[in-house]
Amino acid sequence: MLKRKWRLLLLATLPLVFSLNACAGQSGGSSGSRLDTIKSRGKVICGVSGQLPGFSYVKPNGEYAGLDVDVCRAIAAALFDDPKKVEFRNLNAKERFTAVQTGEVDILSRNTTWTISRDTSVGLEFAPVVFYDGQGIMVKKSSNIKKLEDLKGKSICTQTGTTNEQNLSDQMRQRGIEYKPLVFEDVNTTFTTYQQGRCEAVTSDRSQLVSRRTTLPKPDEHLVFDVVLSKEPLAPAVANGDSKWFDVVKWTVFALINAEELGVNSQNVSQLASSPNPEVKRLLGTEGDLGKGIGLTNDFVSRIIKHVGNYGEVYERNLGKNSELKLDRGPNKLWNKGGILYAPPFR
Ligand SMILES: N[C@@H](CCC(=O)N[C@@H](CS)C(=O)NCC(=O)O)C(=O)O
Repeated sequence: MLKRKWRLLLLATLPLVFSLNACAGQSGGSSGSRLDTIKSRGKVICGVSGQLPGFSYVKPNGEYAGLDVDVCRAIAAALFDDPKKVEFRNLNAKERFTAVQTGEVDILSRNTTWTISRDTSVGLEFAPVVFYDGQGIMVKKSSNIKKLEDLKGKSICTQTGTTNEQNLSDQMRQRGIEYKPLVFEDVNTTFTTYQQGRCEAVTSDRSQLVSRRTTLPKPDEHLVFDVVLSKEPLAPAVANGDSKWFDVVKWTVFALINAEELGVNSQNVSQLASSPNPEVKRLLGTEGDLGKGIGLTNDFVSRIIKHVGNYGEVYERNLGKNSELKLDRGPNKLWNKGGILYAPPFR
């Protein structure tokens, strides 16, 4: 039994222990959230790849563009009514998680697959999936390689610190196919090595293969053959333990999806502010206090849609029919249009 004196001392120090923990982990209680830091800094620091057309890359005019870029622009629109209030930092696959853990970036929006270890031991918190992908393999058409078995004894290029490296090894071991992995840290080296024929195949998320194919000298000479090695749900992520900031990221993504479902887009958003539909009113903040509830303005969704568009617009502009990649929406269609995109209600 503890003596009364010690029990009292223990009780007195408990709040101190908890408040210290809260600071270390940016608990996101009433104070100490990264959201407040971002608001006073006046911009969002967003970790991206910067090397991947359609997701995040730098256009010839020096501007960043892509789906992952637009997620950060949507957050900046929600916070500052200005999608340009973002500083982008390029991160390779290996350094991306440290950048979130150390707080160098506020958010990682970089074709990153949501997995249990990243969500737990790596210390990330994943926002909703923005692109459902799967791993594929690209080869030269002239190689006549059309299935995994054809890769027996061949060398395959891949990237350090990715799910792709591990999935390839699992799948080949399961099928008893021997191959030579060539693993690189820099994505440009991976694809140059492949292009120079020093590996017969390159593996990555299928969307990335299609994206990087556009950067090869003769894209038509390459084929992403018909195999899907894994599930690669790509989602933005923030550091664990700050629910206030996490909520803003999470509901920004849900806002993009719900706006598409309700037919709210960049062209009609100002008109729809006077819509009689109660769901649209709540979404756009002309009724209720949903924005204030997460530390934003009530019209935060109007701001997002006005500047960035809804999910469908973002998709078509960067990856779909209005882009160079022309990726079919596939599973990235809304749940009521044959896909699996589903956002909880604004209520
Ligand atoms: N989604 C996978 C792969 C992501 C990834 O980073 N892939 C490599 C291999 S191509 C890469 O560097 N991609 C280009 C880039 O993002 O710069 C993951 O989260 O591990």
